[in-house]
Amino acid sequence: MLRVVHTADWHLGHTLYDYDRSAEHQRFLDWLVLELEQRAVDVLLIAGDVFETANPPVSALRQWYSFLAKATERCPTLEIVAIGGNHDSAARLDAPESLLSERVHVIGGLPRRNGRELDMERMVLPLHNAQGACEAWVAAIPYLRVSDLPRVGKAGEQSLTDGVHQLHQQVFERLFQKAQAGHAALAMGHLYMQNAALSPDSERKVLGGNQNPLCQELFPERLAYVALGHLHYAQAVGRESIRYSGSPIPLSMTERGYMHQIVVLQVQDGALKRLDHVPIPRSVQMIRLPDDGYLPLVPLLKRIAELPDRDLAATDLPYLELRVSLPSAEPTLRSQVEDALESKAVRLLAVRTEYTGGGKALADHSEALDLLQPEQVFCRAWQRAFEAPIPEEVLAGFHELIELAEQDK
Ligand SMILES: [Mn+2]
Repeated sequence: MLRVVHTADWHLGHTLYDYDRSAEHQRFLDWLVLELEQRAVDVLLIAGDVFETANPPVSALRQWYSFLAKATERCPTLEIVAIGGNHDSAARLDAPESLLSERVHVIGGLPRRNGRELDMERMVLPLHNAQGACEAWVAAIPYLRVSDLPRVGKAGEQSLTDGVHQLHQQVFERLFQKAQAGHAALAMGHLYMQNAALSPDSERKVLGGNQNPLCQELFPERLAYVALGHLHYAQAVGRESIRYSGSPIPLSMTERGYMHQIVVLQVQDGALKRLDHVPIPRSVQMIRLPDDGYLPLVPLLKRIAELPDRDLAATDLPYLELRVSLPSAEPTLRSQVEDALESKAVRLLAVRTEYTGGGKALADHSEALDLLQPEQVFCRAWQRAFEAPIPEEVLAGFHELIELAEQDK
């Protein structure tokens, strides 16, 4: 029997507005090591987006390597397989390969031999139980960039998804050769699947801007389990055995209601025997006032007054987002809000305003441009200049540019 834990989308180095999340991440990592130890887990699968950015801060790198060292030390037979996601720099994740323990496999980018044929040995890996016997094989396919894909048919969107299918088929062919009777065949991927629930505030668009979702036919029935990353909401797609584990901490206000979890699997005799969701303790709360919609300033200030007062020794105060509706620009909004919050046990993230009139600017005094997603700014600029909505291919091109820019950071 093989015990497997599936997690993804850690986004180490994440900041929420200007608040550093490293303490929340560290609590998750400490909790995870304990879970791995107490549950006698054999294999940990991390399905991409280890880091928030291609060039993460030193503190995030330290968290990653400390975790790998601590987990392999505390769990002397644990095997770890991690793939790169669209936020990660493939090269940065791959760089320390020769220094890592033999029980840690990191596949940052699509591995090729001499820059040519796929390096199947790096992507199709045996998984062992505590006695050292092979019980499963995993096809660990990192996030695929457009340049990774074989050219299929004519240029355009169809050829992108065809390229993804062709590449997966190739890898699965090798996987099924390796996985003999009694071995379970598992897969990992970092991609966007059809009919899945999105978290648009923190997931960056992939493969030409999410216009190319992949269907569950990508994953043959013979796969006992598919561990996916990219979407931050934990969910099954198509079959119960094709899952996103979701992120371990909320990466935006939109994710405040998610049940963050790890997926714990038991694999036996080549098949998935059991699947459990283990909730991850939330170390910092997130509050949006009002929870739904917007409130005029006076009733909103009244709601703020009802918040608990701060205990001076308190750390990890909840994050707060305020949503106020205003009939016109209110220059004293910020100071009124700050006065109301002075003794309150919260950390203010943002004040979102909705004007009951028309004539919005790209950003106003309470909503700095750098707090908006690049796509929001682009959409607003487009709408200000043109009457027609943005054509899909323009938006897809924009997302490709964003991806390129992020990789070069
Ligand atoms: Mn992600």
